[in-house]
Amino acid sequence: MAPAKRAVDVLVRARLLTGGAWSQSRHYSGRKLVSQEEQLVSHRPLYNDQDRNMSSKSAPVESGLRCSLFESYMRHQVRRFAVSTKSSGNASAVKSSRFDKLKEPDVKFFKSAVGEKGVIMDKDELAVANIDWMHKYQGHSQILLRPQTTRQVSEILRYCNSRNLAVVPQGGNTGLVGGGVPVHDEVIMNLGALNKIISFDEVSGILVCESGCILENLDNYIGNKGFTMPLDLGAKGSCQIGGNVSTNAGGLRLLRYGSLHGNVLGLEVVLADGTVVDMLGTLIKDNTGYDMKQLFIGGEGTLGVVTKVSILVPAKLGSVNTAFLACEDYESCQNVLKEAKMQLGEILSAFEFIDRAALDMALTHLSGTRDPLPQSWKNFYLLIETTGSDEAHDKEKLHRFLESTMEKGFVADGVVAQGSTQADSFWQIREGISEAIGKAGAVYKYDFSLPPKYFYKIVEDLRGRLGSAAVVLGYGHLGDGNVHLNVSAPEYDNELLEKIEPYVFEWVAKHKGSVSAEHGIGFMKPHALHYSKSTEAIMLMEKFKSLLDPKGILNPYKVLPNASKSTPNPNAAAARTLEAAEVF
Ligand code: FAD
Ligand code: 2HG
Ligand code: ZN
Repeated sequence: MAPAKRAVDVLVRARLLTGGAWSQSRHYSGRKLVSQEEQLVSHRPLYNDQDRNMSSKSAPVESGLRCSLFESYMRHQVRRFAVSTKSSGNASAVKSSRFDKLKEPDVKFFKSAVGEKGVIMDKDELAVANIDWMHKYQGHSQILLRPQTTRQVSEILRYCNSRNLAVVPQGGNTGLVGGGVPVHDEVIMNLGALNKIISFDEVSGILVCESGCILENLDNYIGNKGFTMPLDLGAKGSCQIGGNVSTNAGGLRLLRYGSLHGNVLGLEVVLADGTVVDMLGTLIKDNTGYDMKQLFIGGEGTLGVVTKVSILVPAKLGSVNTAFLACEDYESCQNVLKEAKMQLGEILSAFEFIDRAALDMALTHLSGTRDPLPQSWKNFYLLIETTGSDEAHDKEKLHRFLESTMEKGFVADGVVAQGSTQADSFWQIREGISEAIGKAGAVYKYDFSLPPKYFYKIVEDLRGRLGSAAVVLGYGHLGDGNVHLNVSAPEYDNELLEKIEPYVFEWVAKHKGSVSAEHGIGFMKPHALHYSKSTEAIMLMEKFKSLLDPKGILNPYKVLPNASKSTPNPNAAAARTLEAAEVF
């Protein structure tokens, strides 16, 4: 690349949207007006198309079994239901003989504990709860429980523990690693009815709520008071804060607000034997011994059920600017990130990466989307957001940043959103990529942390390896070094899977990355845990597990491999199964 040559004459078109139509565009440096363009239509992904109304006093009763997920399920069911578990990359664990089967007296007990309404045995509702968002992992539980209080959660767990009934905690069922659905016939415990906001302190910014509150509802609630949730993700309309905590979800603004390990101040958790552990602190600083709640943040429902959450939320600042930029090559994207950190500093709130294949996928499968930079066909795109409190200052900073990155030749073209409608249309593309890929057919999803210089190399290497057998896409949270490597194919195919795994895990281990940046391990990756964790660390994890859940009833077959076998073959589904089943 020759930055100096392209420098000053490269255009960034800042398009001004007025009265619902593109009215003018200007050369970013202010020298040139360009022609009209048609309006961008706003559209939100399916899982967000739901009733977002919320009383400012209390959160509405919302369920993890949300209507849109159900509709989505029904729509995809015929096409994808009969996917072979092996070829979909779905480990098939043998059911452990330690667990008992559900019997009539159990149902009676559950009805006495949570009432008739809290016990769901309806086939259609069970079908939705038994299958994950991608329709890739499917169990066959006979029963779904919807406790409404911590006490009910405790009673259910105490009973299940005594009866050796396995339980899978479930939030909004938007997880991407098969962690929130049963593997066999585990009792599903959905937390959606624990949906009350307990308190919000407008001075400290500390929100305390029940774990079944939907993330977007919480954001709306505190948004009315001038605050925002410290995490944001495409599934916000369905995922629950308890699910977010249990997966240690990252999302689109982790770069700015940090991880839930820092923002969550306290938790109430129910252990497998029904013990309620109150760790619901509301203090920013508290060094009284071990910080036990950290074990449950990212515990993926294997150590306890989260029933209440105390979380520190930042102020919602009024000046938000969003830019969609095109780069010639990946090296330029890295340079833009470096410059963004230096020049935008404290106002940088998101730095997202989309490659051409991912952009095309969104444009093809999401209705209402259009290319924000139709004149500039490039292989690499960045979505950058700034959030601050001084509009003039922020705009000026962004303007200077864009001019300098263009002059240096790092940015080839770009557009700055003029208003929230246009900004939403950029975010619609980024947030909708997962949904778009799901519509294209079968998908193998990977979620890696890698040093910035290797972030895209894995995409290129896998693309080279697979050739025309599949479409390999790379997108994700470049600001956090978190790449979402997705492989899209017409259908699930074991031969293809064997070309992908263990290759990608070995690649990540070799480059000192992590096999899960934010989605977790779930049912998809216990066999790959050792690529990122030492044998000793895995053994320590198993000790915590047996301490907190000696009978192993909580979310069995998930997260933990058998640490004593340090060289599992990721594709040997049967062998893996036996290991997983005998963990405890
Ligand atoms: P579920 O899927 O129901 O469960 C996830 C795990 O948590 C399971 O292991 C389950 O057993 C456990 N669990 C749930 N609730 C509890 C509880 N109360 N107590 C104990 N265990 C519990 N993830 C990211 O990190 N960043 C993203 O940007 C992101 N974007 C996404 C975009 C889309 C379109 C989709 C579909 C998913 C995305 N995800 C993302 C993944 C997913 O949304 C998150 O993992 C989310 O935190 C899961 O929340 P949930 O309520 O749906 O949990
Ligand atoms: C995102 O960042 C999510 O969009 C989903 O984490 C990523 O589907 C994926 O691979
Ligand atoms: Zn992500």
